[in-house]
Amino acid sequence: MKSQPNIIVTGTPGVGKTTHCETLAQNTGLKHLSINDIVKERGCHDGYDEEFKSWIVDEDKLLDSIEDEVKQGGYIIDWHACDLFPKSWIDLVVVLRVDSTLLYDRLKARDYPEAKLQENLDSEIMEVLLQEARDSYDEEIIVELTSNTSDDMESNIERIESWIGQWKKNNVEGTQ
Ligand code: DAT
Repeated sequence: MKSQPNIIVTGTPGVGKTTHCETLAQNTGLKHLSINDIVKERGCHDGYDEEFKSWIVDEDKLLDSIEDEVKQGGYIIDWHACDLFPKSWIDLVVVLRVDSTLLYDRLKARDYPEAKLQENLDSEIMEVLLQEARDSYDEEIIVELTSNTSDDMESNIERIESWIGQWKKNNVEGTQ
């Protein structure tokens, strides 16, 4: 029995996942699990794609590597995909969304190669991550939040924190 929920924060690169996860981890004590860092640090990849400047993730290795931790609960998973994580691990899926003009500026500031920038802009416009979440998890646990401004971020954080409080009331306090 978990005493804390597991949350996925997903969305197109540049949408604000890491910024949200870091603040949430600070405020709630849940652990920020940056899949990007894990893939690099634990070698869960089949090499580096030079054109796209990103690691080619070995999903089986990644899942094996995080399974024992995540099953204990209390993780905020930060990754631009969500369909690989087993449904039974996950209590809430947050899909962050951003206006494409803002996303363009954020990715440009990161010096993304043109092909990668364009692919990510298309992905945001076509709602790829939202659809992936809907294809992989029950509608009741998916929440779509806007991440255009710092005010948006503040209200998103408040909303997720209050959801965590409610989860604990429903799943922990009632059972003691
Ligand atoms: P991701 O982890 O999804 O790639 P990030 O957290 O690194 O995104 O954010 C990318 C950049 O955009 C970073 O400079 C912070 C900024 N940013 C993210 N969310 C924002 C928001 N809601 N308001 C203003 N700036 C934001």
